[in-house]
Amino acid sequence: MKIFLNELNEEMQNSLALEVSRIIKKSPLFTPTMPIWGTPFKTKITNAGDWGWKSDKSGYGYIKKNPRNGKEWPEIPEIFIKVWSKFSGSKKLPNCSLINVYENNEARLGLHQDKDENDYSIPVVSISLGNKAIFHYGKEKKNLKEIILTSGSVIVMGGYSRLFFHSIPKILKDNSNIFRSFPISNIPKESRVSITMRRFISRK
Ligand SMILES: O=C(O)CCC(=O)C(=O)O
Repeated sequence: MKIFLNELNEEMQNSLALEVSRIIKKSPLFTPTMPIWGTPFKTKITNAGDWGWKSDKSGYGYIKKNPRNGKEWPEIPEIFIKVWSKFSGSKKLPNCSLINVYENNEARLGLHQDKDENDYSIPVVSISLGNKAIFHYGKEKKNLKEIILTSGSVIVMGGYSRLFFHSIPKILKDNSNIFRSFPISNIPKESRVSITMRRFISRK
């Protein structure tokens, strides 16, 4: 696992935040639910790219259209691809960019592996924006490591770490400026947002 803390400067973070806001405008956020039981997640999501990740009663997976508006996902913004190209070490490009919005410090994401993509030779790159988050990660469910992800941090899960377990157990109240000082109306000011880029290979 490669972790680059505070890597992206404020100008870059603002540009990324603006693109996230545009994506949400075109493709509204929705609350995923757990497979089978239908328990709602504590995050809201949307996507950009040819494919979008979802979770609902029928399971986890990738779909072509936003279930809220029935439209295809917007394109992945060029600036996201720029970050991918700088950090991923992969010549292949992502075809999904999942946007997770943690609207307040009650939001969190349970321990999981990213394994719906079918080709684990291609890394996952995740960007953090907004309030800080505690991040747990490791090869096994026990003995997880802990770090605090700050706004502008980038994580790469590739090679030996591609299938690492990871979670966001807590969002901290640190009042990051990114969503506070910016004229973005569709992302709550105390949010943390992650942009997670992956390449999904369809088996159909
Ligand atoms: O919010 C994060 O930093 C992690 C996101 C994540 O683990 C995921 O979308 O699979």
